[in-house]
Amino acid sequence: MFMFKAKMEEIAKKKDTKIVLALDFPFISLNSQKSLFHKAKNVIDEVYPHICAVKINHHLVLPLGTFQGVKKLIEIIHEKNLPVIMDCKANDIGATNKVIAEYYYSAGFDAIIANPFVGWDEGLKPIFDMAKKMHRGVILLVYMSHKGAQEGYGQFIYDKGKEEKIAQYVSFARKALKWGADGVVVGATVPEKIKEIHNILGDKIPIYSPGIGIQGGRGISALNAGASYLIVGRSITLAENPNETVKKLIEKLKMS
Ligand code: BMP
Repeated sequence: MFMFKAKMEEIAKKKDTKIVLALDFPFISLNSQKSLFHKAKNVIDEVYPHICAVKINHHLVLPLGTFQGVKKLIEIIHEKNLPVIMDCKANDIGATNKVIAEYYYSAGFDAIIANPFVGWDEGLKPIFDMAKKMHRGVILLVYMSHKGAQEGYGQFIYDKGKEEKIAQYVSFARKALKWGADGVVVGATVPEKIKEIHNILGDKIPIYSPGIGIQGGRGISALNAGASYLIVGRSITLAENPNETVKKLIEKLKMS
């Protein structure tokens, strides 16, 4: 049976890389979809030996279409034996979340990212049920990489059950364990929070960390704090030579 978490571990170990490529590109005019598809394909062809997964976001789903260009890209990525994550940050009522998950999993995505703010009952439970049925993964946002993350993920809440005041992200990390998530996202810009969240999750749930390079986070700090995977986008996709860039990043991580 396909187990997303185990597959990620196996590929990362075999290829000796923790880099998840965020296949993001800036807006381009809507009659240039063909060139966007080819740009995305070229980056994959260049960097696939050095990455352990690909994350796709609205940058490609909106202009290329889930069941048109993106499905073709997923097939190309799967041929290279790499899992594909849909970064849809699902954040709706359960009935809608179920349909979101069904469509993305049917398009071939191996895992989707969801937002725990909507809660379990009539919230994320239908996504986890669908993931189980279709043998796919669910990754939860626990603390995002941007500054405003502190307003929501960083706020303090009162945990009724435990009668204590805790940070929202601590509550989300505990829920990730309770709900059986396959991964959590914690920004590389907040390594101290990666450490705190890693202390809660132990080795049971891997941390995916975005925000490296352009957003100011450092890959090595994220890994030292307990991240399992580094999500890297524009530093690679916008580089003149994506292959050299990703190779250099991996070398730098190994040397530090
Ligand atoms: P970049 O390396 O270009 O900054 O891209 C990071 C990717 O990870 C983007 O797709 C972004 O939407 C996503 N992301 C993030 O940057 N921070 C988060 O907290 C969660 C994300 O999904």
